[in-house]
Amino acid sequence: MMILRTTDTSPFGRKPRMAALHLGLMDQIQIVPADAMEANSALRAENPLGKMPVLTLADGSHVFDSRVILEHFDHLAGGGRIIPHDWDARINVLTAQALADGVMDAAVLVVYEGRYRPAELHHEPWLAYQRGKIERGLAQLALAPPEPNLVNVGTIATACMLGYLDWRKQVDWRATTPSLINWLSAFRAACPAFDATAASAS
Ligand SMILES: N[C@@H](CCC(=O)N[C@@H](CS)C(=O)NCC(=O)O)C(=O)O
Repeated sequence: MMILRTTDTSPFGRKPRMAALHLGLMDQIQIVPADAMEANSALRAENPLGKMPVLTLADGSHVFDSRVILEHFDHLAGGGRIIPHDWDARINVLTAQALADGVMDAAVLVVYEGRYRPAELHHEPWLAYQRGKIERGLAQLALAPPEPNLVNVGTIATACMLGYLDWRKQVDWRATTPSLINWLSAFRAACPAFDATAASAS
């Protein structure tokens, strides 16, 4: 049995939850809660960075971050399932994943500014700097979206990112990049694991 440590609301934790469900691996995985702010937490013991998700393997070793966990799941599922073997396709979906993960990094920092720093220390130029990454990432995605009918690490991360922005509303992507609304609908149809892993679905 493997142990996946994450909250149900972490957008990075949703990536492996979605991938495991899609690949039929859930019977090998137990999901346990994570607390990033707890000083003596299992999370920090497993990952010195104190970031979720972390996957603990049967031999007790800890695997992070979400990208590496998805790589491991792809391997367990036979390989070439969510990370293509073909080199050009592989580099393409890994870059799509890097873009979506980078937008999520910026989106998480926007939330943390409000959550962990006192209001008098909020610094609007820094928030705008992070929002710029989100807005440019969305614009690039709208210009050249990944194929929404293919379930791979690029589309999984992109859907997690859009779902996270829907929930926390760091920007209004449905207004600024409306073509991505159809993109997400098409992906949801291709990958039922997206809806099944919504925070409200658990
Ligand atoms: N690159 C990491 C990012 C993970 C991440 O930022 N997780 C957030 C929750 S969504 C977290 O644990 N934040 C706590 C912190 O940054 O200290 C991954 O892909 O897994």
